[in-house]
Amino acid sequence: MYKGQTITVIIPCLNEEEGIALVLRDMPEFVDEVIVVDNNSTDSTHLVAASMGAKVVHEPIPGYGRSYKRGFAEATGDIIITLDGDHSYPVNGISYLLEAFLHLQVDFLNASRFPVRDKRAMSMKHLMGNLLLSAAMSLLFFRWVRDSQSGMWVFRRALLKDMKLEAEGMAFSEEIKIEALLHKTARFGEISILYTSRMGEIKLNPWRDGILNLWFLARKRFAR
Ligand SMILES: Nc1nc2c(ncn2[C@@H]2O[C@H](COP(=O)(O)OP(=O)(O)OP(=O)(O)O)[C@@H](O)[C@H]2O)c(=O)[nH]1
Ligand SMILES: [Mg+2]
Repeated sequence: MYKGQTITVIIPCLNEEEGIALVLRDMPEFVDEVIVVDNNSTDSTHLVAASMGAKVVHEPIPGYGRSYKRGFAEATGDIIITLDGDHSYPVNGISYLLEAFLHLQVDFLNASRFPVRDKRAMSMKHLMGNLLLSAAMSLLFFRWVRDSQSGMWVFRRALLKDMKLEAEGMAFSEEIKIEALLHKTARFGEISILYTSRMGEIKLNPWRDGILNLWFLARKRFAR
């Protein structure tokens, strides 16, 4: 419970046994519920997560977006916070984000990884891809979003009933932000966080996912 609001943290994981241990170790006491959505990991992610107090949900169908939708269906908190299981997003920054969320009186807060302060955290290729995708989303939807690909968001769970979330893969990250931006009454905000290098192996396929995300943006824009 944080200032009268119950808090659910959702973490999608695909073979993140190293990272998830650090994420859960650093989880603040005020978080009411931690849901780890495991997608057929072949390592001990689910055992580590369960032994450290998380609720582990198994989603058989692969995909980052798919896993989030499964996690959302299980969540009970007033406010949902998301992050990766690789310990690249600041678990110790959750209270900073919640304070900003309440102070700014927004309904969806995006945690921007920019400017990148830890140079090892993001390669030049990823940096360029992220900037390109964020620029494309901002132009297509007429709203400035600095980090359309960030995986750390804070939002009111009540928003989910008004969102049309279709992406099953990595494009889910931009889709949920678009749905928040287009929401009739929800207020959208964005603040900067300290992003650091991940534990374990990257699951993103930069060229494939970059092109799919760009294609998804165009389809979502022109389907409207
Ligand atoms: N459940 C589930 N989790 C996934 C899937 N693909 C990726 N993830 C998780 O989603 C998070 C984001 O994937 P990453 O590989 O970290 O992608 P990224 O953050 O864009 O890339 P990095 O900046 O290198 O970390 C991580 O916690 C992954 O374990 C999937 O198909 N299912
Ligand atoms: Mg990551």
